[in-house]
Amino acid sequence: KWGLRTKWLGKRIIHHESIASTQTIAHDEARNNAPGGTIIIADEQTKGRGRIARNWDSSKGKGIWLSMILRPEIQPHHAPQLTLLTATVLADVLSNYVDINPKIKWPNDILMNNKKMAGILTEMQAEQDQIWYVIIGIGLNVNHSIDDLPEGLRNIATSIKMETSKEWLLKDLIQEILVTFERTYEDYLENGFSEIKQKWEGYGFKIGQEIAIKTLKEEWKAPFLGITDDGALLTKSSSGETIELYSAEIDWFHQ
Ligand code: BT5
Repeated sequence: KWGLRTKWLGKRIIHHESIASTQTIAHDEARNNAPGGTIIIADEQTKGRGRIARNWDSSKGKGIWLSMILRPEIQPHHAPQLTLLTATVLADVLSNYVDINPKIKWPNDILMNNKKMAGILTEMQAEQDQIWYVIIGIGLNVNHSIDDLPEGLRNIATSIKMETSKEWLLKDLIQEILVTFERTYEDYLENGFSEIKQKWEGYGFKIGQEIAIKTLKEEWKAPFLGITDDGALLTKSSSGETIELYSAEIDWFHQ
């Protein structure tokens, strides 16, 4: 039905017209031993979610709402690399296939003209130094007109259609994303994170650029100094020491 050109990714696809969240189903499937490469996809999510229990708007037939089950043999502390890997995959597909120029905002946003077009949600089940499974959720806005977005998102979100003035076939985009993901992920497992990191840096902030950082405890401004080999953000604390951040909200300023 999907006619995928992948080797193993998406060989099993569980499709729902309407579901609360593909992430939840993916966790259930993974706990029931679904093989790595299994994909859960929905036309619509009624309770799509982002990080820290935030909502992800997933209106019917307008975008790609999918979760992938992976079973990588990597250290749990390397799992954030997979979020950055997925971001470069989406950015590659948007540049090479859709022909637009996206930016990646650390850790998990794909932006066009400072508006969010896609988000990534990486969740894992791990024990000490072993990963049982990783679920990567991708939400990509494709055929939304501005009116298809909830009012609260109209100033901060965008879609491929809004940027290219035409409709896109979801199936073709899914094909591109999965083929590109499979290739990039295999390369990563074999050769490590450094190529991804380089590529990410091409789509990401410029070194030295001032960013606004917000953590649970405080808000401050500091220069972006790069990402670490673990996928953490390298910057300065409010008191000026170099630090690695594993979770925070970032904003940048228009140059
Ligand atoms: C994310 O969270 O960006 C991760 C989104 C992952 C969604 C996928 S869809 C398939 C799978 N199943 C799920 O249930 N989830 C995954 P975060 O960085 O926390 O961003 C959430 C914020 O983005 C919200 O608080 C809104 O401000 C904004 N937002 C919500 N829906 C949006 C949309 N469709 N487009 C752009 N921005 C949106």
